[in-house]
Amino acid sequence: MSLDRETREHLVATIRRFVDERLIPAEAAVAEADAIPPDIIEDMRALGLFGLTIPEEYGGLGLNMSDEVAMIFEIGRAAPAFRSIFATNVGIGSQGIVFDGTPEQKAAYLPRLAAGDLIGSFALTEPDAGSDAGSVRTTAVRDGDSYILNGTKRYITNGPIAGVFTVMARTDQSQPGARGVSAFIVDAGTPGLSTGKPEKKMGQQGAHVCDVIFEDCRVPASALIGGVEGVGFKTAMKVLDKGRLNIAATCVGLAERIIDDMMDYAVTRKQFGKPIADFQMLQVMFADSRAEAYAGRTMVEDAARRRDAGENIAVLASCAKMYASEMVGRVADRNVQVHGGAGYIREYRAEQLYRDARLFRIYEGTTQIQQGIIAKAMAADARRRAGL
Ligand code: COS
Repeated sequence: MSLDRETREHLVATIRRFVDERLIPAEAAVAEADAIPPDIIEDMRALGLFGLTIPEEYGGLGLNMSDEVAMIFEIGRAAPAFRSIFATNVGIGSQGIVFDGTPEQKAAYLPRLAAGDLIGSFALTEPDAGSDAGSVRTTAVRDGDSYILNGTKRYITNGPIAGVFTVMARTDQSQPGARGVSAFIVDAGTPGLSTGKPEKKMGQQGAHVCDVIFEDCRVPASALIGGVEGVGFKTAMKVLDKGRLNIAATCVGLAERIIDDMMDYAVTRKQFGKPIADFQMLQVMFADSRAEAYAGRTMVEDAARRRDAGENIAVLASCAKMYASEMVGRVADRNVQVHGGAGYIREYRAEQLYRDARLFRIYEGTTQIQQGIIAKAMAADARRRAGL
C-alpha cells in the first residue's frame, strides 16, 4: 500500500516526536541496563512499529518500500538498540513468511508479529556458515509428517526473546550448496530447540544475540515455508534484499542524527576564542558528512521507488547498504573527533554511537559481500553485452 501524502507526513512526524521525546532521552539508561524498558516497547506496539511491513489484512500497516524507508529514516535517529527490538518483525523475521508462506502460515503468524505479541527472528548464520550462507550445515530430515532439525545457529538477533524463528536448514544432503536449503518456521517452545546465553557485544546494548540450537527438534511438515523444499536460500536472499535497504535507511537516519549532535557541539564549544564550528579543518568534516548523508538518503529513496515499481533491486540494495553503512561509520568517527576528549567519554553519546554504528558494516551481509554481489552483476552485464 502507498500512503497518501498527508498520512505519511503525519506518521513521519509522530515517529520523529517519539524518537526525540522518548527514545533519545532514554539512550543512556538503556545502554547502561542493557535492556529496553517495557513501557517503551508497549509504546512501540501502540505506534504500530512491529507491523510496518506486514500486510493490512494481517493487522500490519502494509507499507510499501518508499513509505517504509521514510519511517526508518526517523527511527534510525535513535540509538540502534531501539529499532532492533521490532526490526526483525519488520524485516528478516517476518518477510520470509510474507513473501513465500502459505495462506495458513501467514494467518498463523503474521497477526501476532504485526501486533508485536510475538517476536520473529531469522536463523541463517552458523558457526561455519557466515558470509557463505549457502553452506548451512543445520539439517532437516523428513520423518513421516515431520522434519527433524539438528544444528547450531549463531549471532541470532532477538534470539533470546523470539517466539518464532525462520530457520534455514539443509533438506537435501546430496546438494552441498544453496539448492539443498529449505526454510522452516519454528516456534520457540518446540522441544529440542534451545538458546545460548546472550553474547556480550561491542555496542548496541539493549539488543541481544545468541546461539539457537536444534537437537532432534521435531517440527510438523507444515512448518516448511511455502510447502516447497530447496528454495529456502532464495527466500533468505529475497528477505535480505529488502532487509539491506532497511539497514541502509537506518544508517542514513543515524548519520543525520549524529550530524545534528556534531553541529550542536561545534557551535557551542569554543577554543581559541571562537566556536570550533568556525574552523575550516572541521568544516571539511561537516560538509563531507552532510553531502555523504544526502547521497545515502538519495540512494535509499531511489532504490525504494524502483522496488515499488517492480524492479529487481538486489544490486541497488547492496549498493545502498554498502555505501550507507560505510558512510555512517565515517560520520560517527568524525563526530568523536569533533568532540575531542569528550568524544571518548561515556557521558557523551559520541563514543556509544561510534560503537553502535560499527555493526552495520557487518550484519545482513558485510561490505565485502555487497561488493561481491555488485561486481558479479557488473561482470554478468558486461558478458551479456559482449555476447560471451
Ligand atoms: N534473490 C533471489 N534469488 C537469489 C538472490 C536474490 N537476491 N541471490 C541469489 N539468488 C539465487 C540465485 O539465482 C541462485 O539460484 P539458482 O541456483 O537457481 O541459479 C541461488 O540463489 C544461489 O545463488 P548464488 O550462486 O549467487 O549463491 P552463493 O552461494 O554464491 O552466495 C552470496 C551468494 C555470497 C551473495 C550470499 O551467500 C550472501 O548474501 N551471503 C551473505 C549472507 C548474509 O547476508 N548473512 C547475514 C546473515 S542475516 S543477519
